[in-house]
Amino acid sequence: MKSAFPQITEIRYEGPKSKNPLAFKHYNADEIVEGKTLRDHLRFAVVYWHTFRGTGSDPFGAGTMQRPWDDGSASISNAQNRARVAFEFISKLGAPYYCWHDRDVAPEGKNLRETNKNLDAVAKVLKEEQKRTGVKLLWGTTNAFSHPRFVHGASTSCNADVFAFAACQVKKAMEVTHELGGEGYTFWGGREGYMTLLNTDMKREQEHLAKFLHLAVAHKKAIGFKGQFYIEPKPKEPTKHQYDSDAAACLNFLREFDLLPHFKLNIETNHATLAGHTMQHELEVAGAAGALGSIDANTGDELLGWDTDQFPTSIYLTTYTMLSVLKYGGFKTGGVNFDAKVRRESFEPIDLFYAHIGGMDAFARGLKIAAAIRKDGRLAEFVKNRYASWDSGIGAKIEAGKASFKDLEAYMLKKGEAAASSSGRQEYLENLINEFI
Ligand code: XUL
Ligand code: CO
Repeated sequence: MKSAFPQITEIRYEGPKSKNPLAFKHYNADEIVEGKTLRDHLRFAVVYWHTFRGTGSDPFGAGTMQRPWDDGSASISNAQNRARVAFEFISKLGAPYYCWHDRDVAPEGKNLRETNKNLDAVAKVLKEEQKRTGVKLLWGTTNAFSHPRFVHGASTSCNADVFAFAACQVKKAMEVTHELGGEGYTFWGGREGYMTLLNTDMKREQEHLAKFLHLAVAHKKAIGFKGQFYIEPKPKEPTKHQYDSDAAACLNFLREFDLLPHFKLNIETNHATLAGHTMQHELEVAGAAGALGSIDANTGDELLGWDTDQFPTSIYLTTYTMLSVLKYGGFKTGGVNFDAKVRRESFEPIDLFYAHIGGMDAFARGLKIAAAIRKDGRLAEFVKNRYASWDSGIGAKIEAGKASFKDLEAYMLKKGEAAASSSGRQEYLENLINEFI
């Protein structure tokens, strides 16, 4: 095959002093941090949908992306050729993983049978390329939101046939993920939500969603797929309200319908901010519940209120993200998946390299800074001391479940007033973080 990126060799680590825009300044894959290589900590993944299918179109204009290897057709040979290009890109970049939706990799046919056949034909090439390059599948997923049949959602559609169609799609995509040795499978509820409650039986729709996920769990068992299931929270877009609106809503839903043991969360930065939260907040909610699985790494724009899916370059963002990830024991099955797209104005193929190199370097720095903060210990020590009143005396009694309201009343009647609290020292802590940035 003719190289799609002939001017680019393997992207190498050249260190912080390098001025080479096509080299890593901070991502040294073999470097050890907290006993593990950067490669194993970060488990970077490239997404197929934005990187190889993004056209750059927006509601005001046509696509702008120059992708000379792509003939623009919906043919299988074009899809197979694109897959080979994708692997050239991912392996030159040095990312160990990738992720796809079924419909990104292979075109929809005239019926389900033909569509499944198309997916198999491209999956064959994906498998060959995975073997050739050593790049692995972090997770697969289904696009059950683009086709007009999903106008009212997939598993939450008012149309039972659409539920059935989506089930076939997930069944197939899960089987292909399994065949490709995928380490996970993600459920993002594309249009699982509503535009207006006037036409919506929300309770029934949520029950259908739960039913759908239970069927997926059963099928996973039936085919012996051992990968991790993820739910990806997002509060809106494309619908006004998505049922998986944020980490807390997802956890509540999973608990209510007895699904929690089967799922972890895939937390995406721009979805967190759309929900009115920080990424760190969402990671902490997931982590505290033992459900932090993977992340979709990107960022929004401070001044734009939608899902802009930009590449993450803020060192504060990556530092806070990695502080939470390390706190909860690091990635096991998940990784840092760049669910991000180059800007419409960044239309040359080489921009794909700049974007990913920048994101990988930003995360490598975030990881090293987070590890340095943890090694220094002052931040953790501060938080520990802040709760010292819970380590002995009345606090320890409450935590141990050995104090009733009556006991607390007796305690406080004797004492008369609560002990003085200490300062929260937010500014001091922000300055402390800046010592490391
Ligand atoms: C949509 C989004 C999806 C999921 C996978 O906002 O993030 O691409 O990551 O379906
Ligand atoms: Co995502």
